Amino acid sequence: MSNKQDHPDSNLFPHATGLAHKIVGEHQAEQPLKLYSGWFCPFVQRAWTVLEEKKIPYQYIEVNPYHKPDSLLKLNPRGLVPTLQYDNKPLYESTVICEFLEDAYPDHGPRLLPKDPFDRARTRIWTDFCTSRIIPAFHRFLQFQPMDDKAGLEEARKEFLDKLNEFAKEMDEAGPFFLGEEPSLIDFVIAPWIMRLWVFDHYKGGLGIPKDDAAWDRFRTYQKALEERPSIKNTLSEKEHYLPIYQRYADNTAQSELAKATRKGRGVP
Ligand SMILES: N[C@@H](CCC(=O)N[C@@H](CS)C(=O)NCC(=O)O)C(=O)O
Repeated sequence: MSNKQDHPDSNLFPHATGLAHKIVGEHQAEQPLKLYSGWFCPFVQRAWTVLEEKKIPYQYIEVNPYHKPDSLLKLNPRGLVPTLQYDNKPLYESTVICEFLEDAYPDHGPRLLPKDPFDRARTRIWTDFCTSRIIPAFHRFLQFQPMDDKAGLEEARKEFLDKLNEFAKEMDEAGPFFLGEEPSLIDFVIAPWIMRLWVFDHYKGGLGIPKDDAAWDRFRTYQKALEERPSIKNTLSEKEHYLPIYQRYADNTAQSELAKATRKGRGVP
């Protein structure tokens, strides 16, 4: 199914729009470093924001991972984006790509992984928490059906909020970023999902983040800092073009690897 032209999720708007469209336009020239990307993809946004933060020269190549063109499959047999081509060698997995960019381009832009070994290790703990706990809970809530099962919906909502709250409690008190005044890798690892929290207002009757609670107040400060970060806002497209994609998740009809894994109770593919 996933290699076929008629994959049910393949009917995507074909390119980035809004602020992201401008950045894509600036990164069309041939470069040894190529980002095979889907404009809508939160995993791509992780790698994309790191490239932008560090001002690494790269070529942006839009592919539809539900059509899986040969150019993508040759580099990444799983046919997922982001996929990176570095001097003709392929790399994939968004968190691996992020760390690779940090290691391979030490003279570009700010260091995003902390120098201190303990803080580096904490970054990896919370990166893992994001991928193995927050994202699956995000999808269990988003894909939850049937919508008239109020108790089930509430349970899925609470599970997701509890995970976000656990993450918020680990943040540096003053912030605004996770480790303090300056952003670091963990912020770019989680930002794409925080930037997409509006989907719950749109499809699931709201997220219901409590007011008058210290951890949630801290979370709101964090969310604002991420929203205002140029690398993050400039890699987002217009909301209207995300809607048909998220509608399929909210109806639990999406056939992406992630949607299928969520239905089977598995983690991120
Ligand atoms: N573990 C991968 C997940 C990447 C991923 O699932 N990307 C989606 C787009 S957002 C994709 O390529 N889906 C194609 C498919 O489901 O067949 C990563 O972190 O890079």
